[in-house]
Amino acid sequence: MSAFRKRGSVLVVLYYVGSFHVLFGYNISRGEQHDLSLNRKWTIQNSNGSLSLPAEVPGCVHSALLKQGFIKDLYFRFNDVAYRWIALDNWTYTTTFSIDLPVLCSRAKQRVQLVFEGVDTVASISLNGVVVGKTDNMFRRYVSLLSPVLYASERSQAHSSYSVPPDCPPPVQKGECHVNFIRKAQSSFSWDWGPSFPTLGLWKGVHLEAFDVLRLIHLSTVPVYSMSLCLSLCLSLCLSLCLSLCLSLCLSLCLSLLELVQEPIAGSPGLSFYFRVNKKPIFLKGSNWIPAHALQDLVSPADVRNLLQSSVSANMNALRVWGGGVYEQDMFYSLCDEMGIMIWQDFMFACAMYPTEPDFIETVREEVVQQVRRLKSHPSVIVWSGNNENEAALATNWFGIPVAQQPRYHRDYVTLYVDNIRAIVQKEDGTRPFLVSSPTNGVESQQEGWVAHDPYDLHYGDTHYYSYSHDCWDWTALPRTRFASEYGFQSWPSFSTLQKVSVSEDWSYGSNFSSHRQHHQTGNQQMLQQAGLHYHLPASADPLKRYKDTLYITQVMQSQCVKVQTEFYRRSQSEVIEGKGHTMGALYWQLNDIWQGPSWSSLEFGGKWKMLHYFAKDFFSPVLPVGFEDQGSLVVYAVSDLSHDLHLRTVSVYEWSSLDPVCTVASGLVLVEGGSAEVIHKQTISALLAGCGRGSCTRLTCLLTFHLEDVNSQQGPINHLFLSSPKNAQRMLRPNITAEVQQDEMGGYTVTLQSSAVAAFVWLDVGDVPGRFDTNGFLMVTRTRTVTFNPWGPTSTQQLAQALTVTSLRDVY
Ligand code: BMA
Repeated sequence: MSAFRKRGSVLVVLYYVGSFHVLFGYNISRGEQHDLSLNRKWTIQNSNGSLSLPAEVPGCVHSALLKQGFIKDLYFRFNDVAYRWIALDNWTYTTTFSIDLPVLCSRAKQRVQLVFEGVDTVASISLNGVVVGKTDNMFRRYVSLLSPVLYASERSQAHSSYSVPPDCPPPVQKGECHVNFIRKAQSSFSWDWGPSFPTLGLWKGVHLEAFDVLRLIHLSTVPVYSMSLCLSLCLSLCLSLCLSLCLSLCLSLCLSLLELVQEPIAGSPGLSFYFRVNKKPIFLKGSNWIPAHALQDLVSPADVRNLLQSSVSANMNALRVWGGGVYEQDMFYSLCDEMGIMIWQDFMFACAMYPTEPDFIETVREEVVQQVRRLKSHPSVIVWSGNNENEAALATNWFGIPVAQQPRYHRDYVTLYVDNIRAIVQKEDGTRPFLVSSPTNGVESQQEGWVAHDPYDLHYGDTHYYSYSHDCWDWTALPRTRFASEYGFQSWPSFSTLQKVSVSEDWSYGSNFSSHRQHHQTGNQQMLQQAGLHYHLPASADPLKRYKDTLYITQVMQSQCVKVQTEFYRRSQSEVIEGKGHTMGALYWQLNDIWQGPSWSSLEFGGKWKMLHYFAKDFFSPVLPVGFEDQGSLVVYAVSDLSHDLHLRTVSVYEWSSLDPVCTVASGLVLVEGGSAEVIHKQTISALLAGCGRGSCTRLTCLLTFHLEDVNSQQGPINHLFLSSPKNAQRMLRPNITAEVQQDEMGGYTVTLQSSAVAAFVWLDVGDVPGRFDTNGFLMVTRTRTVTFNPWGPTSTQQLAQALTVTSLRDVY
């Protein structure tokens, strides 16, 4: 960089052609280093110069336009389509800076580097008029910016020898085409839960650094996850120590042994698929993480912490960073390390075929090297995975590729994910398992040439399972998989969240707004069809109440559906039935939202808990009673993640019409080993009902609650089972629930509810007041119940009381 003068000017042009050039390396050990941050206000200009404005770096063009008032809230109504022009233009970032040459050069610094931590995406960079670099990959550190949409389109046109599908997202997504030709967040061109905002900008920091090159070495830290690595480290450090001493040394240093176990299971064809940490099998409980905002520079540390804290508060121990988004910021992984959240880390390829020409492979290789080196020191990362659903897309021919052409796509698949990504990961990080895809059959897929005949095979690996039309209460239709890494149902967020991005004419289920926000074909109808199987659909004559009640019923449907499925997976951990079972993971789709719209998430955009998230807190509880009906019998399982043994369960039978249990049935102590799921009670429902109270209970008039107790106290939450669809229930009365808000001595808030009848899916909502209840969406079988509210900011009794609404199932029809 001898071209340095006292003043420099950097010009970054975001455009749509270019190769890349990296002006820095991780493999350099530095002497004393001087840094000049260029994180500050730059100037941005569109291609014809009609717009010129200040822009923060880190940031992006959209956020600069927003902050300077050129555009309004991106998420308001139909603005995703109205602001499409932004990403169809080319933009230039410019800054000038002064450098202290004596500091940088006279002190004999051998290298001066201009480092771009993240350029989104296609750009050329010039310094004082000299082009010093070109970029084409959002996921690499770089040293200027083009329209990502035009670039992707041009790259796809240039790839004329054969098509690389899909060309465009389905029209319902209102997105852009050919995202698989550009290395940026694949969901930024739209997804089935999110808008199209193909950002462009300097999304991470820029700085100038001067340092002395000492020598070329490779330095990195990894958590010691592998005993063999530990031993070789020990051996090389202390050759004179005997092996057993090394071993005990390894064991005594707070070292973890992480394994992904794929081995034969007694009584079952195929192989297991589970994680073992320090020899202890771990059932992974959690969800799938997507980008928290379309504009990554608007994701604050507080937002990330809040979402992760909500995961932990819902008893999750794992999240999958899904392969259509971004490799998250460092802080995300640090927080996961701190909070004990295990991360399944996908590489950013999703639901598509990808090109394999040399420049694409080259930029991916650098991306993978950089990301693995950046992330591997985080113990939270437990597994790398090559892509989202691309093995399945190939195996089950999502894109209708003619048979004769399939070998080519297969070869491309192996080239990209096996020969390149896998090889790099194994070289850079020998301590963690690498899966080529999700879902996959793992080692079986490998044996079948990396693309299994059926990547959804329940006897191997992980599965993704979605079925929207079948009755979600019917657990017999669920896949008894080794590991459920995706499953879920959509719901709408709450009214207060939608209100921020809509106007009154939007507030009906059939409005243009409601269809515009729905990116999943027939999604709005699917939700009501599924809800209608078990609940009366909202029927209020007041249109606004009907709209709000409909939002509520979609959440009721989602919560119950995901509950049934998750409980099925958890209770299937210790058994093999008809060769299937030994399920060791339940990661539902999806944790968080990118905007205010219908999606599979359990957390709304902004962090508010949907009913599903409250349900998750219970169904992921370390100790959980699971009850279901099997061929006319009530079966209750105790599921325990603990390491000690548990006993006893109680079943109570309630009439819909009465707040006093009709009867209570207690069984003897049953041993439930830690880390297992055991049947602790089985009885025909007809016998249970006949032996209860006056024998007047029927499936339509009564329901069951049950919990676990050891000798002294309740273990885990109270659970319940409906014996018929609530829409068929007889004598379900309006509960007329009243609520009183009070502040407690600790400064927290309590809400005391009074009910005149058994009430299902009791839902407390305080609108925009940030915070969460300790429980919500519950079955109320007592006259009084006190719920606490944990505010995430200042509030008052008066504000809460004013905002509070209480809805139960009987209130919506
Ligand atoms: C999965 C995911 C996403 C998608 C979700 C819901 O397969 O990998 O691609 O958002 O289904 O359709």
